[in-house]
Amino acid sequence: MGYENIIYDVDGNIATITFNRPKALNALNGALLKELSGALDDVQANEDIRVLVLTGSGEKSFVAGADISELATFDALQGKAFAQTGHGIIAKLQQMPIAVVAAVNGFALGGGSEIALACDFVYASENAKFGLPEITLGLIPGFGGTQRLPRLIGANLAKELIFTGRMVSAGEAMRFGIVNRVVPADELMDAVMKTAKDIAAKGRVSLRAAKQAVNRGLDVDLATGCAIEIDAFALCMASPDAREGTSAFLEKRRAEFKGRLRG
Ligand code: CO8
Repeated sequence: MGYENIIYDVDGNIATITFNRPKALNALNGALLKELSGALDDVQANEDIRVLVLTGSGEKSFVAGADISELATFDALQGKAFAQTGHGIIAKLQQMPIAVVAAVNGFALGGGSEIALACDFVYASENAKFGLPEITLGLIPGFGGTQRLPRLIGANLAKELIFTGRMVSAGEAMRFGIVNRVVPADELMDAVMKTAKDIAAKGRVSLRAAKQAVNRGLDVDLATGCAIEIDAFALCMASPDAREGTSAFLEKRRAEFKGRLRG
């Protein structure tokens, strides 16, 4: 599949998708969403990829939200179809069996913030700005923001941000727990890639199991979550990666994970 609205790059175990409509601050239109969906399918099908990084083209924006010139033309049914498409893609992103990291290099507004919220964690540049400004357009967040933001930062803070539509700085977003780390803009990709390489060197089986245990556990009570962890732990124990990881420790050498369930 050829891409015009994103740049899709795979380097070893790390894939990078760059939102690439810099003239519109990388706003999400239908064509971009279709390409993003295709690239995510490709990432999922590639067993070598262990980390997916998402970022934006240019120095100003990660994603400035849904493309308002497209939104302005929608009736209710088209709006519903667009929101459903967005939800489908964001669910795909959240369920990726690998680590997904957002490198937020500027505005992450509306759908842009909602994409970042669906990633496993976020690193941001000092100039990054987060917000759900849909209310200023007479809308509400439509790609999961009313659901994921309160789960992450609590209902009261989330309601304040959603009701006012105000933007928050990278530093404030870090205090709220939306962002893990804030770095100068010219150091963002190096910082993200350093962490991505660290994760990519780990076993694929245990990475997948850890992600599923955390994500599935968040939707259930503690006892059910712990039962999910026990099963995931047992699955890891059965994998060659666990043999390799424990043997490497005992033999005082670096583990070489194969990332397969069977030997
Ligand atoms: N859609 C389309 N074009 C955009 C968008 C956008 N979201 N954001 C910026 N642009 C365009 C501008 O129109 C401008 O184009 P041009 O040069 O042709 O005039 C160009 O990008 C540069 O933007 P600005 O000149 O405005 O740059 P500033 O630095 O002055 O301002 C801002 C930057 C603050 C980011 C400003 O552009 C802005 O407020 N953008 C809109 C942000 C926004 O409201 N986003 C939320 C959109 S709604 C949404 O995301 C809902 C998601 C769920 C949808 C569910 C479906 C129903």
